[in-house]
Amino acid sequence: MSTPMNRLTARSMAFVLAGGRGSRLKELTDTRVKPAVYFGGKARIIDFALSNALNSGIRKMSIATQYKAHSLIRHCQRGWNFFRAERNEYLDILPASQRVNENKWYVGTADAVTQNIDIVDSYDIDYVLILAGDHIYKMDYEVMLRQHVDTEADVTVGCLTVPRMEATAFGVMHVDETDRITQFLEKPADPPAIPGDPDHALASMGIYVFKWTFLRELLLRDAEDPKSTHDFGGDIIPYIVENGKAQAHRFDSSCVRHKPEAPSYWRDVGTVDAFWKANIDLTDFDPELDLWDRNWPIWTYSETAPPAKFIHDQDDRRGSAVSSLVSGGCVISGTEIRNSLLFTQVHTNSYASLQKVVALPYVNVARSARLTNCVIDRGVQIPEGLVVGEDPEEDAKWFRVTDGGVTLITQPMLDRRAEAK
Ligand code: ADQ
Ligand code: ADP
Repeated sequence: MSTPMNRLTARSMAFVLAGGRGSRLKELTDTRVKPAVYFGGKARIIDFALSNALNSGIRKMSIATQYKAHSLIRHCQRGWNFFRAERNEYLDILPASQRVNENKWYVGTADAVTQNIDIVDSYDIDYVLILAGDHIYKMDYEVMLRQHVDTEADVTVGCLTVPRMEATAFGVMHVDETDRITQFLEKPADPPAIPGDPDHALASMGIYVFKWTFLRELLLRDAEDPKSTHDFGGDIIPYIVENGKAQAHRFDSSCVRHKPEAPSYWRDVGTVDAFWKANIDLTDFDPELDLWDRNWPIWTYSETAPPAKFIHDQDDRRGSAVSSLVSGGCVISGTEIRNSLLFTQVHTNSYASLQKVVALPYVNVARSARLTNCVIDRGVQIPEGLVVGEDPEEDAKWFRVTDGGVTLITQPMLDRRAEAK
C-alpha cells in the first residue's frame, strides 16, 4: 500500500463531496444520499471515486456529508477503515453543521471545503483534488495531477465530451488550442457547442485540482463575498477562468482500462433510468465497465455471506441465472433469471421469473412473481404472484414507472397496494 514520495499523489489529498441529495433517483434516495446508493452488485456509488483515489496512490481523504448521511457514514466506517495514522494516512468523514457554526449546513460545494480548512491544513499536503462522490468511472488521478503541475495552472478541471443537448446539466467550457479554458458557463440553458462539432459540448466532470495554498486563499475571499453562492461550478471556477489560469484535463480512462479499444466509461447514474441501465449493462457479454480488472479493483464494504446457491425446487424446477450477476448469500430456488443483477442475500422462489431486474440487498421474491425491467429497493418483500413490467398502466397505479419504462418498487409502495386490495 505504500506510495513512493516522488508520486504527486503522495503530496495530495482527495476531498470528496457527498452532500447533495440526488433527488432524481426518487425513492432510492429517500433514506440515503446518492453516493450511498448501491451499484454493480456489491458496491456503493461513492466507492468508485474512493477506489480511484486509493488506486491512484492517494492516502489522505475527506468526505463531506450532510443530507441523510447515516447510510453513507456506516458504509465508510465498515469498508474504508484501513487507513493508518501511523503511516500518515487519513479518511475523515466531515458532516456539516458541526464545526465552524453549529447551525450552518454546507451552503454550496466550496463552502463544504471552507468549513473544513483546518482539517485540510492538518494533512500537510501540496495539492487538493476535489471529487464528486456520485459518478461511475475509473480514472488515474496521478495523470491529472501531473498535468496540473506541468501546465502551472491555478485550477485543472476534469472534462469530457457530451451530446450538446445533455450539457444543460453540466458546467460547459470553451478551450483554446492548449486546452486552456477561455469560457465557463455553469448549466447553460443553450449549451455552446465545441467549435467544428455542433452536436457536442465540452462538459465539466465536477472534479478539480488546485494547489492547496492557492485554493485556501480563494475560499477565504469567497466566504466574504455576499454575492457568491459558494459553489465550485457556479463561483470558484468562473472566477479563475476570468482572473487566472484554468486548464482542462480531458478524461481518458485508457490508463486503467484493460481493453485498449474500449471507449472511456463515465456515467452520472442520477436518474432511475440511468441507474437501471448502467447496472443492467454489466450483464452484457462484454460490458464497457470492467469490474473484473484486477489492476483497478473497486474497493467496498462487502458483507460476509455464503456463496450464491442455485437449487431445483421440490417440483424439480431448475433455479438458474443466465447473463446475470449474482452476489453472495443469494438463494435462487426454482426461479428463472435473465440479464439481471442481484445484490447480497436476495432470495427468490419457485415459479418466479426475473428479467432485466436490479434487486438491491435482502430482496425476497415470493413464488410465481414475474418481474421485468425493475429496480427493487433494499429489503423489499415481493408478494406471491406479483406481475410487473407487462401492463404499464396497472404498474403506474402502485409503483413508479419511468419515462424509459423501468419500474421502481419500494416496500411502502407495496404496503399501500396491499392495503388497497
Ligand atoms: P452538479 O451536478 O449540479 O454540478 P452539485 O450539486 O454541485 O453537482 O454536486 C456536486 C457534488 O457535490 C455531488 O457529489 C454532491 O453530492 C456534492 N454536494 C452538493 N452540494 C453539497 C454540499 N452543500 N455539501 C457537500 N457536498 C455537496 C457539478 C458542477 C458542474 C459539473 C457537474 C458534473 O457544478 O459544473 O458539470 O458537477 O456532474
Ligand atoms: P442502506 O442505504 O445502508 O441500505 P437502508 O436503506 O436500510 O440502508 O437505510 C438507510 C437509512 O435509513 C439508514 O440510516 C437506516 O438506519 C434508516 N432507515 C431505514 N429504514 C428505516 C425506518 N423504517 N425507519 C427509520 N429509519 C430507517
